[in-house]
Amino acid sequence: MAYSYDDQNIFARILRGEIPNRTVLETEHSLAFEDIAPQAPVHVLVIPKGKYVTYDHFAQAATEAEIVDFTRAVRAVCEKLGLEPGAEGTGYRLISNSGGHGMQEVPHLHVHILAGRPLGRMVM
Ligand code: IU
Repeated sequence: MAYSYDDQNIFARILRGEIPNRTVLETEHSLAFEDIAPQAPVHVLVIPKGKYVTYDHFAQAATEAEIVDFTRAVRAVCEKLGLEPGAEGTGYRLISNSGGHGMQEVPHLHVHILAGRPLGRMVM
């Protein structure tokens, strides 16, 4: 499907510097910042700087450089925050709500990184 991107969405405004954010990490093509309403002790959002609405849109239209940068940015945030899966007390959950049934609120691709406590089984 063809996507149309809303330049006034809140993450577009954050990327333009119109609204402040608590940046965790920035790369050439991606930005990670703290969620304003955290659902866990660690709740970070990672977004591509490009104008992509959903994961589907991104995977379809982004350059390989953007995809590699974004994928590694998610990992780099987890490394920076000491969350890499392995030892007890570590690990995280990645979520990317997409479209209506995904209950996506902000129409700019974002991956939620949730961590800092046992998150429980997914029951949706
Ligand atoms: P969703 O997957 O589109 O539902 O997630 C949107 C997230 O963006 C949600 O967790 C909000 O708390 C978060 N958020 C934010 O961090 N800063 C904002 O100004 C707004 C929403 I509006």
